[in-house]
Amino acid sequence: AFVSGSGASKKFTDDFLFGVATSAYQIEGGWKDDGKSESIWDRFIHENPKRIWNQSSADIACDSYHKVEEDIEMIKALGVDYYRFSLSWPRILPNGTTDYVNKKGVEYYRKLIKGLRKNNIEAMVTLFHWDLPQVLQDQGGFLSEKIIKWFSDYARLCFKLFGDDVKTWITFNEPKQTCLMGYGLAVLPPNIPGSGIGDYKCTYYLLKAHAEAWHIYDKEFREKQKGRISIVVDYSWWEPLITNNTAFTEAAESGIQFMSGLYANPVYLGDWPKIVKSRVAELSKKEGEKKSRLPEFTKEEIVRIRGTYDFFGVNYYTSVLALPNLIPLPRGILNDRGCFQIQSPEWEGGKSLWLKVTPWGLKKLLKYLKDTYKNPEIIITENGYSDTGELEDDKRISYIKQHLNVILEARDEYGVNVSAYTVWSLMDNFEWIDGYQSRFGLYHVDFSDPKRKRTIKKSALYYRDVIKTRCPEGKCE
Ligand code: PNW
Repeated sequence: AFVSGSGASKKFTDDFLFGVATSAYQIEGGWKDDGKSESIWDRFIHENPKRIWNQSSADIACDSYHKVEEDIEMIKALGVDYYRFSLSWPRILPNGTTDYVNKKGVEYYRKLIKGLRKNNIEAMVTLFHWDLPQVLQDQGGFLSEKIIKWFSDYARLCFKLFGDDVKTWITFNEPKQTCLMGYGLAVLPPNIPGSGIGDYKCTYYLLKAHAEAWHIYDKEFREKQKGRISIVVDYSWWEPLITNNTAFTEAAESGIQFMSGLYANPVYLGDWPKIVKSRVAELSKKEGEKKSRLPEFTKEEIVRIRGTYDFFGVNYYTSVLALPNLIPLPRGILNDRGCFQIQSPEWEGGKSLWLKVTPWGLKKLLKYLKDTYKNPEIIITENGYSDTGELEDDKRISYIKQHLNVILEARDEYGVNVSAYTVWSLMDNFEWIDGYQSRFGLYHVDFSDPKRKRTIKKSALYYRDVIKTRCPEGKCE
């Protein structure tokens, strides 16, 4: 009998789950409807309209706040097992704190969650996807220790409100974007420069807030609600520009640890990565600081944060090449890490400048995560491709297909335990500072139409067939 030697005909098992993702700020609009308060993104865009491509805003976005039924129909048509979306904290808690709950905001999510349930689609809910209530930012945001209580109170309320219907929770989406981009390099809101200090402090409090939310779920809800809860860290794969060269392999190791391990290690292993601790301590000393700019975890804190996960949530889009950096840069993580990142001009690119198509990087990353973090159950919480919104989106199909194929290869060759895969995104949406120019959707959205008409793309049909057949090719031999 003919036995196919190529990996292309490998199948996903029946228990492997497929999903599709969005986030509140990127799709909802209704930025001040029904009592929602301002988030740091509302404030940032309204005060600095030129920071967004074409001066777009997310005031209306996909208008999903007014289109629950339509959104559910679109999700249903894909045949996915679950829908990953996020809750808008300022929509549920306009004061940021639990002293006042906005009924209308809760109503919106209840309708969505009940609608999904009715259609047998599981809800995977992110509590925080970057849209912090501005009133909390005004009191220090993630630079204040109070964020631990603000966030864990908010989390507890959400478990109470929605936990009977939500079995998978995510505390924070991509802490790097919040802390490094928001409180370090200051390219995203709240736009507070603090390279090498604010970003580390933010990370320290954010991880403690995550841990408290995990413990609250574990102690007060898990038994009854029987769900699970983790954090999502975004990873690029770091490949040494020159292999078989110690300086370059060290550069790659430092890169992945400073950019992702910083957020993952305290949760999955306990404490910061060694290389991060020693490099920041050494540079701080040279700068004349009395102690390291990286906050030190106490023994109790290490124990409290370690193990606060139920699966490993990872967003993966692209890879970078690492090279050692010997030139001193201004104080900050980019100097602390002691390496540069570049991308090969030969790699095919998406519309987003940073997104190069490197499925091989996902394969290496999955092996790395297995080896580094004690073979966890891995959920790929985001993966996707940006273009300019074409309906015949063959490049998106090819991107998804290649990434699905390497997941199967990593399973068979390395024994990596990936249990679920999520496409970013359900539909074209507000791509942060890129506005509406980079499109990630399986559905097209017409942002010049007041009705925000949605149209299915070729990739949606492809993904539907993958889910049905369990084969990346969309059919099996
Ligand atoms: C994610 N990188 O961020 C976010 O979770 C989404 O909200 C966003 O729409 C999506 O990616 C597409 O940009 C990332 O440079 C942005 O590798 C950049 C990177 C990774 C994740």
